[in-house]
Amino acid sequence: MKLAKIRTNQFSEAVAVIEESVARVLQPDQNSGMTTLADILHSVNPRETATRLLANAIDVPLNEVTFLAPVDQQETWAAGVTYKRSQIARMEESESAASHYDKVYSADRPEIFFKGTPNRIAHPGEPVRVRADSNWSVPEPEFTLVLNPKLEIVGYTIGNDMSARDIEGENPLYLPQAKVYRQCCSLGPVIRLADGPLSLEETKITLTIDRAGEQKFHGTTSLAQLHRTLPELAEWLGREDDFPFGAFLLTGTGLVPENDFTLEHGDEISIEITGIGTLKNPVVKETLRK
Ligand code: DO4
Ligand code: MG
Repeated sequence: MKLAKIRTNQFSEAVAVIEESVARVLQPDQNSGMTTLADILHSVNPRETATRLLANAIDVPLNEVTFLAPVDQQETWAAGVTYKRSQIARMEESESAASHYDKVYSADRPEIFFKGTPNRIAHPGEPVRVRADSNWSVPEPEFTLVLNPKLEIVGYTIGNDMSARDIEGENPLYLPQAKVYRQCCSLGPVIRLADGPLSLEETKITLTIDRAGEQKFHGTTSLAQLHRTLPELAEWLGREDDFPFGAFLLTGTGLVPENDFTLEHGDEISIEITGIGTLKNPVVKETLRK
């Protein structure tokens, strides 16, 4: 089952079950306290809760729906250097920190970093940003865990961990600036509930970057290339920390364009993940805001 936050002519913001060609808009249920997407995700059985709410749903054709990022109050976090491709790319971009990236790939403790508060997350179809002070930036297409306050994996979505490779490569202490800024991440368009087995091999992650109608990058990997397990990453995030609103955890990138590629203003990023859908965002890059 797929859940989403949507906007339509009738509803400025609503929660819906997404089917083949229709969004089934759920009506908030004050009696059971199910008013937000997070309320459903954090309930004991999200599929049962959504199914119960479907009894009063209002159907809207999908072509009349705008998808919003499926975020309520959750923080977004990210794991890094979880694929061999990312380890190699990081070692290439940072001479001084190469050994750190090498070590963290095989260390017991993964790299996990803060990525964004809800206000920094771009909606599907809305722009993600390249920092004005970066000349080497890329999107990172990442399979993303939706975690409830107990840090249980309740769903999956698509995340784009926008990254300034030059800033990160200059000095690893600049990582928060390379990773966290306005519109530094997008999520969506839907959350697929984690209520069935997931085939790692069959879960393909595809990144396409278009510029003025021309394809600049196209690549595919699969979750089978992820060097760690999904529960392991969720467990590390939850160690010695609390997430009263739940969390999103991006699980790292297995696709990095060649070193001579950087995003430009107007590029179109498309990330497709099997079983979830496609997350598309245009890119903005402006002159430095003073
Ligand atoms: O340490 C750099 C960040 C790594 C990352 O974001 C990734 O591998 O996806
Ligand atoms: Mg990343």
